[in-house]
Amino acid sequence: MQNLSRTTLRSVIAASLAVLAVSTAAQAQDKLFIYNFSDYFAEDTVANFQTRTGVETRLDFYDSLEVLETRLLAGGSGFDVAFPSATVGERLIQSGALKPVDPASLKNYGNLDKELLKLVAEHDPDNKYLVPYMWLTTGVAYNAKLVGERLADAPVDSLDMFFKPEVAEKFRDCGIGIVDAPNEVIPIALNYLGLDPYSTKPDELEKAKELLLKLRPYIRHMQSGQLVADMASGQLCLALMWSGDAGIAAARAEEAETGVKVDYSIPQEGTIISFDTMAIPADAPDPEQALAFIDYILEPKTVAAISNHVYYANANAAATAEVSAEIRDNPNIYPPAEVRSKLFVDKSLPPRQTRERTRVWSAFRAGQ
Ligand code: N2P
Repeated sequence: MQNLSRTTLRSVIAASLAVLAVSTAAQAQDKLFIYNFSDYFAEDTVANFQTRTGVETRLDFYDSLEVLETRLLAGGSGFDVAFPSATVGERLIQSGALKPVDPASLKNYGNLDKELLKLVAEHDPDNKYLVPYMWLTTGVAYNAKLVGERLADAPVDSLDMFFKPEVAEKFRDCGIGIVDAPNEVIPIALNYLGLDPYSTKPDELEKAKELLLKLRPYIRHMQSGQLVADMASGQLCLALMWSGDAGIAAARAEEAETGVKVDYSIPQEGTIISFDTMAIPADAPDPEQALAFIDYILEPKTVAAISNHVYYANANAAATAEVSAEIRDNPNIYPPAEVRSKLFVDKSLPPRQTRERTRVWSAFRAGQ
């Protein structure tokens, strides 16, 4: 260093700063930041994309759509791809929080199921922003052994398991879980009461609140992402949870050979069907890589491997042949027409009604 002239030193510093700037730019270009639910990819989904493209891909998780919505609405999340439900997507579109996705820039777009595209178009006219990913029901996951020990002939195919206090009370000691998902559970409660799941009448919402509050003392927790592990290990005997997550719990229990068996039923009273999608935040740092990732998910092989791992029905018609028969023929994952006719579709409500429901949910969470 002593022998270097000032000018040389200056140019050395300048050169290293330039290298630093170039590598920072390269890094900024070659990083992809994905925000998804936990347990919603196959184990190698992200790694395979990274190996194929050389793009450093990071993944962060949320366990409630409300968290995702709040983060994307606030802006500056740093995420390039996120997975909102179609209803959350609808609100994000209205607030300008998403970037349009041009189907022409996705060579695998044609693989998508046209019927599902139509359903999602009810939230995203002309399918401009949301690319369908998976669809699911929210239903009754149960550990038949623990349940049977407490109540012979328990109504496991009914929401009575939760909403009849004299039934739910029996499972207090072995534990009841529930997804932290007001936009699913409140409509489910209204539908159970024989009311419109999207009723805007205050007295009807009050009835749903009463029903939920009666269940509250028997709920052990509402951490959606934790329900998989807890059902798999037998820490909970009953949960109102997502169809695929119940499937993952069943598979994990089987792998672990603990003797725990997890079953799932779509309740006979009917339940909600929801659609999750892929979307690019309006301020995504790398929208080009985001599109590349979405296109990669749209490859039948990629998304079939995800369905095979997470037990959710995907939105890709071209992938069906590659989904294993165990999943494809499972009526809890791909419900047959007579079951589907009892399902109601996830819908968005105007801001005032959404706020009222949020208040009901806060009361339920707090148990008041
Ligand atoms: C996957 C979570 C499914 C998301 N673990 C339900 N919207």
